[in-house]
Amino acid sequence: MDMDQLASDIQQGGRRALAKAITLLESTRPSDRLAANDLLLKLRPQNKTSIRLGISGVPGAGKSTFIETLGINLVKNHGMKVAVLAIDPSSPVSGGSLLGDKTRMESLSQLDDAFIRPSPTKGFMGGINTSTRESMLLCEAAGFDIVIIETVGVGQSEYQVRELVDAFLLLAVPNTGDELQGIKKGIMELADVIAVNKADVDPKAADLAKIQMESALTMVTSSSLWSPRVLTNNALSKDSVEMVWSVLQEYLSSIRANGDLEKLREKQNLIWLKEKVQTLMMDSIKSSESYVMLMQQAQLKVQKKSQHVVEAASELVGEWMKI
Ligand SMILES: Nc1nc2c(ncn2[C@@H]2O[C@H](COP(=O)(O)OP(=O)(O)OP(=O)(O)O)[C@@H](O)[C@H]2O)c(=O)[nH]1
Ligand SMILES: [Mg+2]
Repeated sequence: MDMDQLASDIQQGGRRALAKAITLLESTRPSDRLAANDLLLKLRPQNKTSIRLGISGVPGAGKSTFIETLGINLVKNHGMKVAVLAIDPSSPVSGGSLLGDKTRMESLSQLDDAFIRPSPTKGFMGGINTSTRESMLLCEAAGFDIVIIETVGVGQSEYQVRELVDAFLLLAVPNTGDELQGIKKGIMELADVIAVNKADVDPKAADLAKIQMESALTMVTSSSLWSPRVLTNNALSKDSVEMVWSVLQEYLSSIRANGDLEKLREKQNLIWLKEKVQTLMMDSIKSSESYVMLMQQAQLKVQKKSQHVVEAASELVGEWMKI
């Protein structure tokens, strides 16, 4: 595959080229990964700064519905190009998808200025990994003004998505019973904006949830000047979603003005660096013959029970370091 051509197609906004490039990034084949790295180097940074928005919430909270309403509004009324990466945490048990057909965002996906990518990510609880970050960068290179990352709130996913984005919106649902409206306080602290969704179904419960969350948030001390805001929302209503968007805009303006956005981007880049070093190291180690040999020897010893797993692993690493 010609990476110069692919890079140029992406930068001209080709959605098929973008989809192809993301497939390369997600591939586990070493040759594809090398090609993907080559591609990332070839992409010029855009002169505009896109918005990186993470959206999380329990299964069925209304994330995809919210993104569909927001995305259509951003394309049609704000003249924006909208990319959505929907992270689908493949179940370790069934290998199946939790999101299923609901990720499709039917109406949004039909717009020329929208790109929707459901990404099945195996083995990572919550599904965020380096390829998500790099896919986001590809979307930016393709000229998208906003990249929205949808993740189901399981495992460590909220923490991982927080590290990836500028703004983090949590969609809560009233009356889920457990804990504080089904959301752990630690997760609430990650959010810049919280929307209590499905407020149209039971407005009283939504208002109550909003009050409870606001009071819980007053206990949180933050180094940032922005105090997280809580709103009630109906993801099916354009006007309601527009309200949430305007609060997100307020937050983004504040971090642009006080320099926090620049610091965030720097932090995101440094995390990327660390992740990249780790994956490149692992890739290079795994492809080395000495490693394969050392691993086979260690496996044999463990299988024959002649060595404790910890001892075999330490010995392997020790031997590897000598090479
Ligand atoms: N009445 C009402 N229904 C909603 C609202 N938001 C979402 N729904 C409905 O709730 C159901 C689940 O919505 P989704 O958008 O698929 O939820 P999700 O959070 O993306 O779900 P997963 O991706 O499976 O985690 C759908 O039937 C939506 O139509 C809302 O604000 N009000
Ligand atoms: Mg969804």
